[in-house]
Amino acid sequence: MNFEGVHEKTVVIVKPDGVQRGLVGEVIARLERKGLKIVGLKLEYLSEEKLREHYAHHVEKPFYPGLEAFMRSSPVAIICAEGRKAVDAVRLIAGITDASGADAGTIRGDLAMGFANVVHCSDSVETAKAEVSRFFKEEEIFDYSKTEYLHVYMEDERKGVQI
Ligand code: FUP
Repeated sequence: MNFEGVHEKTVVIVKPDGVQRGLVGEVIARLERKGLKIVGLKLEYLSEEKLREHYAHHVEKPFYPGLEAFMRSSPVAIICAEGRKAVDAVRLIAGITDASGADAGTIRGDLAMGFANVVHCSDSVETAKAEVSRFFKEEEIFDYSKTEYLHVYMEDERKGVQI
């Protein structure tokens, strides 16, 4: 998979609170309006094993059992979004982890109050690569051209020239 230029990929998970509150469309709309391309999209019940891998850095923490139960309480919507510097762009759109203090205008700032914060998003390009492989099979990622890109990016950006 090519992660360079406008093909950088990131994973966004609409967590159980977002699914239950009917915010899947709202999250997708915000990603699309920004100019990101949706290249993967599905619902899934996350397994205990997948969550332990995904939250490996939290497994030993006291809040982990509650986090795991929360993440398994409903299907989640898993989105792979693509674009120039997509990982950082989506982190800005998502806002900080504790939603009560997240900037207005972000998903968490506008739509949540705490750690039930509607979305997960990849936190680095390296993590994003691991998450794309963890959550999507190769055939679930779609490589297609989007005519809108002519108006989203300058020509050099589309060609992958480093700016
Ligand atoms: P983020 O990358 O913003 O999702 O944040 P973290 O990886 O730090 O946290 C992952 C999830 O753990 C959060 F979405 C909510 C949960 N969490 C808690 O429930 N309590 C905490 O003290 C920290 C995180």
